[in-house]
Amino acid sequence: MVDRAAREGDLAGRARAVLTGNDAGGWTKAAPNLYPHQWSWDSAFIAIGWSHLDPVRALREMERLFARQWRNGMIPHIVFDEQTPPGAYFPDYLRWDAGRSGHAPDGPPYTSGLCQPPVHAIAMLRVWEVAQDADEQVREEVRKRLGRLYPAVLAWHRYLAVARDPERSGLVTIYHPWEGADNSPRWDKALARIVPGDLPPYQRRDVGHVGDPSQRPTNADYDRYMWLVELLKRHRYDDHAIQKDYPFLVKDVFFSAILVAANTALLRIGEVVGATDESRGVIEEWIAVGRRGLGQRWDDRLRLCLDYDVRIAADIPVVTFAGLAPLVPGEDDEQRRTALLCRLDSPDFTGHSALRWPVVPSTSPNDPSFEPRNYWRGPSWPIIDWVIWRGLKMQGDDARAERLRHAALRRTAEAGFGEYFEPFTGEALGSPDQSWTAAVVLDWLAEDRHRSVTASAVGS
Ligand code: 2M8
Repeated sequence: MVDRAAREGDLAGRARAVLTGNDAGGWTKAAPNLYPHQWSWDSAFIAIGWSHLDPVRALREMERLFARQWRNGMIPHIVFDEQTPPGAYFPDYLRWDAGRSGHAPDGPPYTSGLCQPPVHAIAMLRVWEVAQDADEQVREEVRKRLGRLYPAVLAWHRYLAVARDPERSGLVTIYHPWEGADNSPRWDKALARIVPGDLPPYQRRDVGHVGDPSQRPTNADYDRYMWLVELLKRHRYDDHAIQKDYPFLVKDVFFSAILVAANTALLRIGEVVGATDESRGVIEEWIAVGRRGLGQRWDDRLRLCLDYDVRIAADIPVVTFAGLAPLVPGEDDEQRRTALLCRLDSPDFTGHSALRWPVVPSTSPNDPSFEPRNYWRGPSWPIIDWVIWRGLKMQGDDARAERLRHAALRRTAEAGFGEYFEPFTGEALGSPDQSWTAAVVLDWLAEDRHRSVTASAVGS
């Protein structure tokens, strides 16, 4: 359904129409055709978008996702829609066979067996902030629902802090490119070592939806992705077993930085819902360990934070958005913060002279692995800009945050609600009507309202 505002071409109306168009009743498809299920970090951003339409609906998005939480605390990266035929997306829930894990929910679990960056607490805090403008009844309903979600989010963060970081390094170990930024060149070397064994036959669905296959991973990489899934299944998705002899283990700095920011948000939610001092102490400890871990991944030569390949004990020196990870929770060390901001503004990122808009390319145009049309290998992604924008704002860097927000809004106003964008021409690529793109646009637009209210309050 296209509402009146959408017909008039107003950006907020168009964003609302994308979100409501993908609404499947209490949860939202990540994209209408390419991604017809609920994705974990997509749904967190989507909740942020919904908060501007209906804060309670926003939390229902989270509740539906958390209803499929694994018993070990993991939030699966996909919750499959039981009504959608398995063939609509590959790999479907049958292929994941998550029931092999003793931790998966009962019945056919209808989930994948991986996870994604924990944006959820950040989203829940945002819903609470937005709900402050709603009436008392809505605020209380939001508080009540946050109180119910709190222990589940704590268990999720505990899973990441313990099962995914047995070394207590403060850095989360990922098991698959799908846990981070899919076919980012960050994973190239680790992936190149994977030699697929006897793989059950499969048919890709993604390339059928995205007309141009060069925007998506290659078939050789897909074979490796699918082989890793087979290995995870053989390990019954057991973290101890996986960490012993599974071939793809990477300390992901961006994932880890989001966890630090999410723990900071969870502390605040804890205050809202009256959580115990005990849980607060645990979260504070996770934040300290996480900050330390990020600090140890700092590379003085590239002046970026680097992922770490656990299997071969080596840094991953690729220049991508992930190198800016400490900006997400905010960098305390002043020298490093200055270095990171210089990097952000430099020709490696937003300062590249040929960019259509000064937003963050997923891979630096100056890195040899850069490909402007290929998925996470160069295009800009609105959610990445949003996460960095939020970090800048929280550090009080209003001018930089505003420049990024305005550029990002111009991108969507001119190019639409694509999944990702060619950084030089601005062309929208991947799926049209991507939910999380619409969601962050709604949040950015709300900032205008907030600013004008603050300005008039100050002026009066
Ligand atoms: C992309 O990942 C899925 C697999 O999970 C795919 O390529 O089929 C990634 O961009 C991922 O980060 C995102 O959550 C998902 C849905 O938007 O699509």
